[in-house]
Amino acid sequence: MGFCYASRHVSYKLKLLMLFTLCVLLVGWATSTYLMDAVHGTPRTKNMVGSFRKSTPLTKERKGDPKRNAMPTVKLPIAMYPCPTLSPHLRGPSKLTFKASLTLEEVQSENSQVAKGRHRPRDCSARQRVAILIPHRNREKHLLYLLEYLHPFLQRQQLDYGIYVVHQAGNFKFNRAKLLNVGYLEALKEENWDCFIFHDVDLVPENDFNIYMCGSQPKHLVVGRNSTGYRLRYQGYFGGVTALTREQFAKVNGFSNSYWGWGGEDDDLRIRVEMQKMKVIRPSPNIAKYTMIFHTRDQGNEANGQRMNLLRQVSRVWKTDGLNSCSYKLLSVEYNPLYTNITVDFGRPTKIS
Ligand code: UDH
Ligand code: MN
Repeated sequence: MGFCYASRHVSYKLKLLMLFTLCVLLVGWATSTYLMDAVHGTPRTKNMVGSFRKSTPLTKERKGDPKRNAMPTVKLPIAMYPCPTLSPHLRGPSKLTFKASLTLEEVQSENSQVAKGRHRPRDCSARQRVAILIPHRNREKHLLYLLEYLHPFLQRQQLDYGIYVVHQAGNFKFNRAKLLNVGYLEALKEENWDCFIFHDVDLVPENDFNIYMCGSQPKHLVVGRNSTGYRLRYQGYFGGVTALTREQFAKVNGFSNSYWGWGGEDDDLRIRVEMQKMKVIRPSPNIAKYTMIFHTRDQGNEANGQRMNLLRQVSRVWKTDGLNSCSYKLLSVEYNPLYTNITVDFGRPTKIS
């Protein structure tokens, strides 16, 4: 009985020990699982935040196919993505017609989404901000035709653009180059434009694959026009419509201010460009085609007899005759629905402008 009691006592103790051990193991397992969760849980949360951040564009510079890069759960405003390198809205060549009865009201009603001459794509972020500068005096009908075609043309190219008409007041000799310098200086007061298109009022582009954007080199966009059998007027011609970045134009000190009357100022700009070791590039001739609205020589824009002399001096004077010496009297800046009108007075032609 003594033995029996003793053995029962031992087994009871053993049972207690086993129960205790089991309890300890259970508590240990539960704690370790909790701790494991706590330890692994933190990086898991971090990863989620990380991948959320990665899928949320912080800047507009996101590259590549947005559909492929985007996380399915994060919806972005679609205008955050850059427009494609080639717009899907381009149509190619078109035959232009100019209706004699066309009115400004008609062109405005067809472009109701344009305000102050400006527009940008709604569904993507434009690749360049482009200012179109048009020198002007007494060519209202030409301006109307150009606006009629240019607004839809620039919108099909998905550009963030603004059209500026730079108007020379008075009847003194016309100065196209100086007007374009004024356009550049005044437009930059409103917006830090990336690219400037210097655009004659009577040249209407025929093919929207002629892209109104700037490149690594200055561009000449008029290879051919209907009036010259769609051939380049002469080797080195750099007139009509040109595209230079803000920096390219600043580097050459803009146009010379000294060309009064017709001719020479465009050749002068080409010389400035070449002196800076830049090279004029042109789109292919089947694309860079324009219709020139017929006109005769304007009063106040007679051929400049001095132009050959001036062209011989470019290398000597370019640094002091240009953007940095362009003085003018700004008469008004008016915001019309389809363009900003800048009116300037240059007064009587002077040698030093
Ligand atoms: N411009 C005006 N008003 C003027 C003169 C010139 O707005 O009174 C502007 C306009 O943007 C024009 C540009 O300056 O497109 C160049 O001037 P232009 O069209 O007179 O030059 P272009 O070389 O013609 O086209 C020169 C005279 C054509 C004579 C034709 C005879 N066959
Ligand atoms: Mn012309």
